[in-house]
Amino acid sequence: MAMKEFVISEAQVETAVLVGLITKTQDERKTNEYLDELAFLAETAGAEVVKRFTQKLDQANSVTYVGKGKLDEIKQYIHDEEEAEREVGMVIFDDELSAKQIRNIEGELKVKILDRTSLILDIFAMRAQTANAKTQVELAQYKYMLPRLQRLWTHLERQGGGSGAGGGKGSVGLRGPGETQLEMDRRIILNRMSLLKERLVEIDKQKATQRKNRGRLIRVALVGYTNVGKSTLMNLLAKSEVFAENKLFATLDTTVRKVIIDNLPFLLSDTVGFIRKLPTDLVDSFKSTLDEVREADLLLHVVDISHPDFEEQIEVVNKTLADIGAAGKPMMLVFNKIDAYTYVQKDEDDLTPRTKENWTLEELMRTWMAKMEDNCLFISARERINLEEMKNAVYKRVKELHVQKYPYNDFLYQNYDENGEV
Ligand SMILES: Nc1nc2c(ncn2[C@@H]2O[C@H](COP(=O)(O)OP(=O)(O)OP(=O)(O)O)[C@@H](O)[C@H]2O)c(=O)[nH]1
Ligand SMILES: [Mg+2]
Repeated sequence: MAMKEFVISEAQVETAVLVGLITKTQDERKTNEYLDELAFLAETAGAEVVKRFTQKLDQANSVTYVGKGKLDEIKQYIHDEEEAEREVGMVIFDDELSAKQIRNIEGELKVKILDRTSLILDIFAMRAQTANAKTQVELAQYKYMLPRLQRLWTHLERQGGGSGAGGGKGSVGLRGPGETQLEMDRRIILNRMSLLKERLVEIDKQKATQRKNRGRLIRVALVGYTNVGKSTLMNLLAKSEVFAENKLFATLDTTVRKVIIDNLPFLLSDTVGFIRKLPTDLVDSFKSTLDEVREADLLLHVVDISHPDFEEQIEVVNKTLADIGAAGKPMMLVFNKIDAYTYVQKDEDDLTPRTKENWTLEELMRTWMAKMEDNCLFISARERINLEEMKNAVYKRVKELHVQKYPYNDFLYQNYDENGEV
């Protein structure tokens, strides 16, 4: 079997069908939200979503993800579209698929099959600019591919009468001249992976040295869910020009800038956004990027308050921070996009319980301020609302941290090259 079938497909301007499950732990509303996000991811990758399928199941079917009937329904849809000369380019599943599932589904549907992970990887590959990001993405892609190759390989090995790995007689026929394409592919991938890992170790070393040379300054990192406005805020605070746009994962590489509020300089970094269902493996691949977060003295956790799921997004970010070992750091919550916040006003005689859609911005602000004390801010980076207030609050926190960490540092009397790239 040739390797190219397992290479994560680049989504070009093609049509896509989305598939998600409604399960015991994920109700219909949640599934629809997840599919909205998956659609946004697909559009970011350059695909146009033409149809969504959902199915109620206790859990994903281990052979085909959805049940047989649903798979037939999707197959019929693809067939009908083809008859009408509208080709379906790909089917994207909202959860990570196993090798077996991909193989079976592909066999039935006969179009390109992607899952949430391979789609995200595809976008990452598209976004990667620096050698560091490119190396990290390539490694993550191979990590995704390898188990999907390996299972097939074990399967072939068994066909050859093998008794497993480690020089058993079965492996013999698969080595040397009789070597299958697949094992060769696997070996090429493993070699390439160790090369990439070595490269990353080198990059890590360089980055660590760079960080050491930055001097005695407090380090602040902008963290948050993807598309919440981190880069927009970075551009405002550091007067820099970091790429910001209404797409997911606009930022992959960390940018660090020196920012001065009054006469207090500190370092501010803009980092890759987090997202739901991001495999830990993938997060691990971004170690060098995330070192900036791990080593920060203060996290500015940016939240898009206009997003209907902002509370779940906060949880996802906190969980991801814990996964990378950055939990428990001083943190300020920055609720952004207050200009775009909307709520559904309830009629006086409507006695159904109020849901979060019925909260006014003021009520939300009060609740969060009670929870976070003065560690939460409400701004609009785009409309420049409450920016002074935010700067003052950040200044106060950074100064406290600075005095704690560098008690004898006379930063107040130095001259700094404003907006200098670090
Ligand atoms: N309405 C509104 N939109 C905003 C605000 N701040 C940023 N945006 C928009 O939100 C989108 C995402 O902004 P970015 O700054 O790229 O977000 P990010 O968090 O850096 O996103 P990633 O790098 O993709 O994770 C852009 O279209 C911004 O113009 C705001 O205060 N209000
Ligand atoms: Mg960004």
